[in-house]
Amino acid sequence: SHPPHGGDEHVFRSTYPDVAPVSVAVHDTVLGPAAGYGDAVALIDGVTGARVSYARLDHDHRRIAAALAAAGVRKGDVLALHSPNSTVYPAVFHGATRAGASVTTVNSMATAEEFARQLQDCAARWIITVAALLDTARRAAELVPGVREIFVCDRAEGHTGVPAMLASTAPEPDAGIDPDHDIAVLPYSSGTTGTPKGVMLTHRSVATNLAQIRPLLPMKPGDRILAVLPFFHIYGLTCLMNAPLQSGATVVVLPRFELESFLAAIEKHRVTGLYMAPPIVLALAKQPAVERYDLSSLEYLYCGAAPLDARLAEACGARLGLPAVRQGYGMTELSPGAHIVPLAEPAPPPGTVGRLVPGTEMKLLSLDDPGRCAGPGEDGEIAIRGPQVMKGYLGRPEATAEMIDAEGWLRTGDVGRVDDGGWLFVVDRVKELIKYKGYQVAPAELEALLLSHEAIADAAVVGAYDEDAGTEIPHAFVVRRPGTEPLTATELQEWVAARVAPYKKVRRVSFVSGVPRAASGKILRRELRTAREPRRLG
Ligand code: 4UU
Repeated sequence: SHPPHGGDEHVFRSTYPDVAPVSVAVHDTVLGPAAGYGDAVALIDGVTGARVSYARLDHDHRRIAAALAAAGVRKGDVLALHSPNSTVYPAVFHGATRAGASVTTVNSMATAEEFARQLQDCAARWIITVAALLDTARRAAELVPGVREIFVCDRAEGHTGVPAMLASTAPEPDAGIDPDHDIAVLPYSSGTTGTPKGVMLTHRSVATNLAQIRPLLPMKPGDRILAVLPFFHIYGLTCLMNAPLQSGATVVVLPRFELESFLAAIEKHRVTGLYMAPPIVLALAKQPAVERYDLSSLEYLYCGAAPLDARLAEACGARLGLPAVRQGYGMTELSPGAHIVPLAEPAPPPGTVGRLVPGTEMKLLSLDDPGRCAGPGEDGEIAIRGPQVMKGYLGRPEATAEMIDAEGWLRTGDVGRVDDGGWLFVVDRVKELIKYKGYQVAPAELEALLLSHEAIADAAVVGAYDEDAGTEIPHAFVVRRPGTEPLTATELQEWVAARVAPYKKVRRVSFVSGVPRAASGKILRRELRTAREPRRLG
């Protein structure tokens, strides 16, 4: 079916040379060249300085695959990887996929209950965690049936750890992976509505997205990339772990963002490329501590996962003597890359999130008339088609069909506009999702929790903007239940904080007499948003 006004005129196509789909297993596409890089440094622990060579990484992920296969891991088993960033994370991830597992990455800040919901949803059979998070992993596994064994990346009494796996003499498995259909990664995302769902990313979609990103964001041996954003999120997994390791670059790994250790790691390890989310850009632009470090090794700055103010991008670059921070735009459901500002582009327009990556098409669905597509200069909901589109949400054909139409177009829930040069600007978001420092917070999850409180009659959660923190925050509108002890905002926030991962905390509360709802019962979120907190994007 053709849109009005003739066929293709409202379909935007990538202007970069096409890349062929890569039907290769993710461990082969990422670590295939590793043995050839030999003694070159693949990973540096940004805190201790410990190094892992490419030869070591190649060896280690094969031994981990062998040990996992000997323990019973089979093709199609879901394995939950529950760890902050570390220098063993990549070997564990690729060892697990080489053994045939689908890796469901778990946020290391998840509560046991949140972790258990993910385990249950994807019927995970195996967990690999770290000693420091073992209590949470054990409690999660006790809450649901099905987990056969918990391994650790380090050492813990009573659990097989990676050091023991590396000594395994079991044969390396050939899991017989079908890259076009088998699931390599199963990250969780709430998409445009509801609670987190398992995003089925095939080996092929992940391998192809790396090939789509590579020409625009080339990396090479000698580059040193700082990995402070988490590998458990698809942005970190692709841009900070797989892209540099595929290209022979060195990844400097930090377990969490803390300003002084972040700056110290850049100085000490002569980092060349920084991939950030907006609050880190804000810190680099504003914090006095930045002056005390030698950051002269930096060659470029990148940001994604949430809206970045164009003036802030410029100010951050200027402070470091570099061009403005460049952006990429992606989404878990897109493996994740859709748009990128190429590194080689001398003067991208301020605020753009980039151009379509190779082999990718976009439509902008008119906001007033969903049957119509917007052209250049007009706003519309971004829809993407390409080999990086997910296979679907695990076990949820209806949610998948709402997201991806019969012709393969995925609706992002983001509103964009394209200029005459093909540059995309993300101007708004029409989905429920809140991005706290780049992390997903699903309003439906917080609303369900709030409604379970006896003193709350009704609740809605929307995103508000916190200027000082440089991030959206969850803002709860709460209707107190008559006849109950009146809850204070602080009590409510503490009650929520005791039940969710820290990034999901309710950071602002308004008590209201009613939540605006459509006749269908659906919360009218835009009324809450525009009434109190006009959107500030771009
Ligand atoms: C405004 O955040 C991600 C993926 C990010 C990413 C960034 C650069 C991937 C590849 C890359 O090169 O995934 P999710 O699923 O956690 O969140 C997706 C949502 C988008 O739909 C959009 O609302 O995060 C928001 N988002 C952005 N918003 C992502 N990038 C941007 C951006 N500007 N640059």
